[in-house]
Amino acid sequence: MTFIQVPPALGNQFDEDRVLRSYLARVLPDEVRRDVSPALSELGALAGGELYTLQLADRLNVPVLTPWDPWGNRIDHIEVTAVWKRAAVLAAEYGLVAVPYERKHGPLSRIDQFARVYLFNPSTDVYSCPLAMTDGAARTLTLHNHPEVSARALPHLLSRDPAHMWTSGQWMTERTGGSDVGLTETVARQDPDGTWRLHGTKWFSSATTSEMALTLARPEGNPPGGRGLALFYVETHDAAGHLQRIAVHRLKDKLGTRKVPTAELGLEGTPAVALAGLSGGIRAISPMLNITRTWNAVCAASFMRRGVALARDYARRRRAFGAALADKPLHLDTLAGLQAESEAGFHLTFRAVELLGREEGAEATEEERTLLRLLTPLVKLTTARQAAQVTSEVIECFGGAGYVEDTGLPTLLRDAQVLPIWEGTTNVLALDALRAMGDTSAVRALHGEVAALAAEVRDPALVTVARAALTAVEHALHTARAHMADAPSEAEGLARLEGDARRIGLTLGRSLALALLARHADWSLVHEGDARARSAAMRFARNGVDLLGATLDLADARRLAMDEG
Ligand code: MFK
Repeated sequence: MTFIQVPPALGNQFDEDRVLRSYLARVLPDEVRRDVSPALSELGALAGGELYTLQLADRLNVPVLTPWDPWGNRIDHIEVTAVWKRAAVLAAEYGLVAVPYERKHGPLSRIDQFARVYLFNPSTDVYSCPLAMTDGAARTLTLHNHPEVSARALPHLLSRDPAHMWTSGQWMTERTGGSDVGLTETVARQDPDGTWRLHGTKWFSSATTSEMALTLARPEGNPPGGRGLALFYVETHDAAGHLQRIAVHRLKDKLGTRKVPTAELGLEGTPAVALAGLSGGIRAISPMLNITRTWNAVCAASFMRRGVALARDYARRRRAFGAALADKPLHLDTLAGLQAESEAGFHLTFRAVELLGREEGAEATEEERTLLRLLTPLVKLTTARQAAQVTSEVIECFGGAGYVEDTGLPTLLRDAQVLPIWEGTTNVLALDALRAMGDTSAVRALHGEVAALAAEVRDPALVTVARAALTAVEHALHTARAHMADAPSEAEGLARLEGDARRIGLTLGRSLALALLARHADWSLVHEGDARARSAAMRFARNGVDLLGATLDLADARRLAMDEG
């Protein structure tokens, strides 16, 4: 007897997404929802159909760097994959960057945009990377308003014409490392005619095929550290199509995101324009970081959703021990836990998206602005860790098939694994969250948000979990305050705070996710008669939101971490 396993299949990824559809029903007025739904449905069909098929067929292709042409000219041409070429066209046509700048639906335009991205991302081999940086560049240019650069670049970045649209790079990481950007070695020198030229090496330049980049360099004579850096705008090619004194040394051989042409670049006198003065570059580029971190969260939510969709479909098809996996209590319990993580991550992410839309149109209150500053790192770090864990479990849901390359499943895990690393690691983001919490109004805003969500909930079971979320937030905030108040010195207090930063950040992120999920579940019960979001909230609470655990002991951590006697 032959035994052939049936592969998982995907339908229309919008029509089948209860969580996305229910969320849009709550937050969008009917006329807005009617207006945005056709594009979402088309993207859902593409994501589950043409793009998914193309992605599987294109699995083995990777970007190829050709350093020289046959006649000895240095060209450093990078040929991207078929999925990337198709994704570039669709991204422009569906306005994946343009939508929030067109602002057709005011602050809700960010929700429209990121719903599109959420559908598009899992079927397009991380083409979200250049798009995220393009959005970040557009936002940064908008805020700094360098008239000539904005007039030249913004129409390209925001174009819906694939032939006209540019993408942007974000070149920050150097050989000195990716987290401590203040160590940047690239130097900016000025020609007698006033042109700035950059000299240095950019060590992780994602999506090197972009037409422009925002980058950091130290104007000659500036002091060391982050403050001595300036933000520069670079166009990668001249009018004749030649790289502007940029050498592509090699493409990185990475664990995942293998379709993203990540390069080591030599800047050998590359012309550049100072965008925002000649110092304070890290501060000047931070709007870009906050946008790409939001994209990171949307992509994390979308990878979780894709993984669970595949595992759920497979559970209906795969039989073992005399029954479908969908009839096996332990498998069902596992899938339910993954769905709960995915659903909580979705609501957490889209809360940041809502606030971003309001901030950009100046609709946000001061409280909402400070809340967004704190939520951006919390949302990024929380969802990225979730995505790495959920996609790992998803692989396991397929048994050995999940470990086999030509099922396409391992790519999901490898691509998700970058999310807690790039755009700031979990620990760096936890420290960024602490920096944001230095503003006590941000702390008050977060506490107020969770308290208000808990107060909105009416269903008794949801009241219990929403209150648990509030208790966990209070525990994290109390712990942070106690580290400073109880320490014998400020330095010791800061060390204790840093030692607990990851647990504090994850507790705050997961607690807010729970409160948001509980509030949505309450709404869904009343307005849709649907109890599934309530099940997700109860399950997510059981998965755990308060990660603080035992009291911090830094000396003990050192002994254990470094294996010291
Ligand atoms: C699927 C989605 C795809 C996404 C695309 C990914 C493409 C991948 C390309 C990359 O990976 S690019 C590399 C990404 N690198 C990082 O994310 C850097 C990680 N490190 C940090 O974020 C550090 O926290 C940081 C470099 C910012 C710390 O540097 P410093 O020199 O210690 O900076 P400092 O003094 O803390 O901050 C400098 C100023 O910036 C301060 O303002 P002031 O000058 O007014 O005091 C900060 O308040 C401000 N700042 C820093 N981070 C901020 C911020 N302001 C707002 N938001 C932030 N996030």
